[in-house]
Amino acid sequence: MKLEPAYIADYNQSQLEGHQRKLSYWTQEVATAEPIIQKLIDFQIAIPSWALGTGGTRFGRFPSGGEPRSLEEKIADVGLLHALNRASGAISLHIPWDIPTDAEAIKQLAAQHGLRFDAMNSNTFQDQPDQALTYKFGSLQHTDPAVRRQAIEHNIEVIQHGIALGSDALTVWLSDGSCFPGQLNFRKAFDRTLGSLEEIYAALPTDWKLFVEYKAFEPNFYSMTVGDWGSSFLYANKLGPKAYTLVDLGHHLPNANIEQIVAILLHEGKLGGFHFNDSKYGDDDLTAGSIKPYQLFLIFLELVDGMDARGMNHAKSLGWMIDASHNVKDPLEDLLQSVEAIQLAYAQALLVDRVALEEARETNDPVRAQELLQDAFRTDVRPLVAEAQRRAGGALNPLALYRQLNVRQKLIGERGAKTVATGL
Ligand code: AOS
Ligand code: ZN
Ligand code: ZN
Repeated sequence: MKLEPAYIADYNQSQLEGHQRKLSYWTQEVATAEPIIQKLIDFQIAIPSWALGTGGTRFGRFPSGGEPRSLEEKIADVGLLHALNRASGAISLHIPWDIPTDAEAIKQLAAQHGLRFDAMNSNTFQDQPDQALTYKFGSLQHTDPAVRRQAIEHNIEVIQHGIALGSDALTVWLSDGSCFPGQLNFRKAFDRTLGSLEEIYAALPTDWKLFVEYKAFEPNFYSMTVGDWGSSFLYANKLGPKAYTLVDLGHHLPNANIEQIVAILLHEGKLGGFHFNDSKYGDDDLTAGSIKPYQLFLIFLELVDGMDARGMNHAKSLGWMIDASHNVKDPLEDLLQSVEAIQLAYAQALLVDRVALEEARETNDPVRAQELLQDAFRTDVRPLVAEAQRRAGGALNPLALYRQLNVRQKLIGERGAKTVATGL
């Protein structure tokens, strides 16, 4: 399905009067409105290829139909999202689910949609049909050097695919760990994982980054070998300047202070990328901002403050990615909601009077500090986000237009009602 620019233009025209009324407050009263809109236009969030189809749990899966059946169709879906919001100009691929048969053609297709390739993702958490050795007891940590070798080679192959597509980062997420006390020698697992990562690191092109993603539990429920930001940070430090920690918001134990983790990693120059999502209990895949929007705002405040302190470009210095899975929603609708939630949190963080905040901190005035934060959080910044999307060529309300155009029904018409996206 092709989204004609005229659809967006007509839709925006129909909404323009109401939008301008809400925006006029901002343009007339708020001096920082213009720079915030500009920053929002520049800020792009990568869509993971595996979030375009319905996920599921171990109990079942309820596909919504019209899901992408190939890498080409995944790119088309992200292209559609990007055409609607002009804020999802990148796709994050997964190998082997997205092996490109013709990298040049895939690159061209992505360029036609205005997309670039964000971090590549390797997979040593599943056994593939043609695979010689099993990852049942881990991959980069495995006791058998031959299994480690196989996992290292796979990661190097993922880097090669990424080079062909113009990506510049590899995300390594490991399910390695143990399910029962006593099963694993933690120190040996750490050293073996480090040794394997060193070989992968050595295969990175000079301008590439390696993101070490951590996760507190699942699928291993007793220990995870890269289980928290401390171990990820250790690996990244030992590996060298091209290695960074990747923070997936859903990968912490309940109530962890993620904003503080982010602040320290950024301060140390070791924060590399993000997987945005939300969680209520121990899940890691809900819509960003759907459960704890205040936490998302506090995280963005640390990001903005920390990046500014280091003179970093907000849009370009870190890998901004969504990592989600959808059980009951149309995946594309959910991704539009996630991107918007991220933009809102970013805009609210940009709104905070940070000079006054620093003053409140230095004079030990927690009441004033809280007022400054909540003042920004309670401000409706939706007109700013809508204006940024409109100026960039997108729709004033991407989700409303998506529904108005019956996109899902059209995709079902093109691809069928019983589609299974490649991947999870
Ligand atoms: C798994 O829980 C991690 O979040 C991974 O980042 C990701 O979901 C996986 O690599 C998908 O391929
Ligand atoms: Zn993740
Ligand atoms: Zn996850």
